[in-house]
Amino acid sequence: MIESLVTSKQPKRWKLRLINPHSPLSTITLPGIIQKMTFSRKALFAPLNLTICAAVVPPNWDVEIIDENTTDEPHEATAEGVDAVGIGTMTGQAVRAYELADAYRALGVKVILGGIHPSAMPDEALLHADIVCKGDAEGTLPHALNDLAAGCPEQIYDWKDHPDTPIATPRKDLLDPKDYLVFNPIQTTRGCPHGCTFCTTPAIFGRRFRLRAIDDIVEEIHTAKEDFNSSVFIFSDDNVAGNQKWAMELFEAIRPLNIRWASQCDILIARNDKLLAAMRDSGCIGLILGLESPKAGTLASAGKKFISADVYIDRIKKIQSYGISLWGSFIFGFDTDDWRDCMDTVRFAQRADLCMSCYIILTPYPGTVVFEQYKAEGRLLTTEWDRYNGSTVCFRPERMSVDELRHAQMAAFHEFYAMPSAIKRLRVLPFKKHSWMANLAIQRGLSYYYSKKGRPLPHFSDFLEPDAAARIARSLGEVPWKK
Ligand code: B12
Ligand code: SF4
Repeated sequence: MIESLVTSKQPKRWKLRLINPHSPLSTITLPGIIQKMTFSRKALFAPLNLTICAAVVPPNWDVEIIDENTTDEPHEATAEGVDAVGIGTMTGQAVRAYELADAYRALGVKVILGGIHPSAMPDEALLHADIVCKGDAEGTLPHALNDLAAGCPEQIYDWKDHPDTPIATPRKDLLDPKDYLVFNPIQTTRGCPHGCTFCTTPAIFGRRFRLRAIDDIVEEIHTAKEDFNSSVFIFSDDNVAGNQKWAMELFEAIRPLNIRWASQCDILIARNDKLLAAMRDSGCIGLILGLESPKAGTLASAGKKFISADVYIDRIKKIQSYGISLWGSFIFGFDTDDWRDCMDTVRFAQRADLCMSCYIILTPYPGTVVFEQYKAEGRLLTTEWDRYNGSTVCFRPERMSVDELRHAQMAAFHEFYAMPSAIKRLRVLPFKKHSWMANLAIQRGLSYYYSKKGRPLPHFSDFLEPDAAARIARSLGEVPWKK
């Protein structure tokens, strides 16, 4: 009797299930190449968004994470033992996220949608969810869950109502490290001070650059070293040195940890020798630079006004002189681009001795200036969100056909990673083991993909042939081809 009284007075414990929906393969994770590059891991990156969500649930909520990218079968909705489901989604995952959300709601389970896509399209997301959290979970999810438990949830929670909530430390104990190639992505900052018109970050999170407590970053690295024996880290930021003064403090603080790290940042770091030295000394081995295009005028028209492409080579060489390898990220399909500009971009990347580079098809992600522009101009070809992956042409290009743009992208990958290009860029001595391994994996992956599909490898020279259209169609697999 006493026992039942005690139990009945126990406050209810609530249960949240967080789900990372299956991610369609994208430019970075080209089909077939991913398995070769992940060294048999099931997924590339641990879902940092959900480990952070898990870290901020109120104390009366238990939480679990299901990552569909690591399970053999698609996740099946079940209402047993769960009070609410939180689903995080980038645009490319939205179709699957909505399927899962609908399935849970049909079972009577409350659904919370969050992440970049629902933040950009809250009205659309509300067709599939009870609650939409816009922006950072730190400033939204605890409020949503408290209100849900109290029986009075609102439909939309906006991070802008709590903009100063600190960036949380993720709960990695809910995932299996063996599933991921990068198990310890670490976020040091959030947002970006710049305003490129194609970029989701300023569109959704504004241009306010948010800095994480340096002690928390150091602590997270210590724990990862001790618990998982990690010594190489990815800082999962948009722009790790977006605030150079703060970045200097961070690099000083992590230098004694004796780690190696890589991240993304803007090219403005090249103007600051002290910063470059501090980066190198703190273990920076590589940086992804969002270069987008080496063509004069294109950057300004894309809102990338803080730099001019004609100083790119000098700035790149300067950063490389500190022993930091560079990976260039380029975009194909701006209104100023034809296929020759795409080819010039590859030649530029080769001249700049970039160790890796990525050629993404311009994608009008919802919320961006480019999305609104193409929508207004009637140039959006699809809003099937799983096609918003950087390898599908989702809008009508100005100076190329859709097929020409797709072909230019694949020719760029093929020519950049081909052996003569790799030898020229990477050289043999000093031997850059990791860059060579990555280049060879991509090169082999591409050859494997094209031979398995029975298609000829793509070249820019195809554009100059009298039967260019037929060659492009064969290489894209639109018509059968036999050697
Ligand atoms: C590291 C990174 C990668 C890594 C790992 C991605 C991954 N799956 O984890 C790699 C290199 C693999 C990658 C690949 C791609 N990426 Co990427 N990537 C990033 C980057 C730089 C950091 C991601 C991250 O860890 N963020 C940290 C987490 C904590 O932030 P978050 O996801 O926004 O989560 C917070 C909130 O959104 C919210 N939230 C998120 N989920 C949920 C769920 C609930 C329930 C709630 C309440 C809240 C909530 O709370 C979180 C904590 O505050 C972001 C930039 C960015 N600002 O996020 C781009 C970014 C996510 N990538 C982007 C893109 C386009 C891609 C690619 C399509 C590129 C390409 N063309 O190939 C591929 C897609 C790969 C795939 N299929 O998954 C875009 C997404 C645009 C969009 N609208 O979807 C971004 C925003 C870059 C940009 N500036 O445009 N990427
Ligand atoms: S600099 Fe990079 S992260 Fe910043 S707004 Fe431009 S594209 Fe986005």
